[in-house]
Amino acid sequence: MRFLAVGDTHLGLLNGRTAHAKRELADQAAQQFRYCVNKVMRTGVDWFFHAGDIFDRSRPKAWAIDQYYSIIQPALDAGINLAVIPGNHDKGVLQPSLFDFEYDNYHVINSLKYLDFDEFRLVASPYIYQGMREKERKMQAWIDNSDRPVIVLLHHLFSGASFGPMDYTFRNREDCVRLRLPDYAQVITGHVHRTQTLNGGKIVYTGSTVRTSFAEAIEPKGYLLGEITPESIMYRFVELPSIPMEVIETAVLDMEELEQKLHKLSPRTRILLRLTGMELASNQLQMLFAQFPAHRWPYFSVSPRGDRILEPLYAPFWRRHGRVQRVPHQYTPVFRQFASNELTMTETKTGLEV
Ligand SMILES: [Mn+2]
Repeated sequence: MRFLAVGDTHLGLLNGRTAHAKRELADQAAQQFRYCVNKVMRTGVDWFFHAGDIFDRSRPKAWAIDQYYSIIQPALDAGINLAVIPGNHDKGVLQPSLFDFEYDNYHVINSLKYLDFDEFRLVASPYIYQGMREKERKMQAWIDNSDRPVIVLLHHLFSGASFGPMDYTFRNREDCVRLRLPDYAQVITGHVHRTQTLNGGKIVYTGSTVRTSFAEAIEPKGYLLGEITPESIMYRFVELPSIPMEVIETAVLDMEELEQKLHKLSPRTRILLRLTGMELASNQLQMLFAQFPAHRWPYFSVSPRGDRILEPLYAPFWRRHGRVQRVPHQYTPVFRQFASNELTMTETKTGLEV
């Protein structure tokens, strides 16, 4: 069984200084998702998984819903199986009216459950707001007693997941999911927007398909392509093109130098001027926005706002990684072979029927 997995598509994402810029970004989010779905159809993939945060907000606009339907429908018509879960941006529940699409191959998981298919067991849950420990026990039992490889589709935190230029890492928090994973089980999860593997590859974050915040400026974006056989699981990360992002972090506001830097960038670049160690007076902010007007620099933003004083964030990152705008990403595929006798033998298993 071959699969393609994405997460955090954030359809309907609005950001920018003009109505046109906002819409352009939303269209870009849709374009990234459409690219993945087209890939599903072109590469002969059997299963398409979405690991949550389909939309950027829990009550998506009608046009964002239209985008979603128009993107997935050709894949469903082509007979590809699609499983989706709601993320926290979807408020953990997708409105039923939004998703009662009459396809047998369309699986919207609106509550914790498992579904058995010929080649694998799907254990999936919407974003978990409460009852974590009890839900873990159920998932663990479904993993342990499975007679076939297991995909666990979630939108949640796992201990060790990291993001941002300072590599902020979630560790052993109450809201981190804890599961004992045998080799035949693969967690595919959304929520943390950085693509990464944990637990020797048994847990993988798909990463978001678009950069939704400047904390992701340094991250490549993409999707997972993988395959499950009765004895093995493999997958790799495939990068997507993204709207360029540029962070200019400085402790000195030099208008001339800034002018030079900005004119080297494409106007479509999302730019953050991040001033450290100083308060930015409101007249300085006005001056900056006047100097770099919205019609010319629709994606130019400045921080701090108000009386906050920022510490350097990107300068330490650049010292560690060199003057790159992104974290180095390992593209080597994850491959895991398992003994089929690890799987629970049941009378329904092929070859054991008398
Ligand atoms: Mn998200």
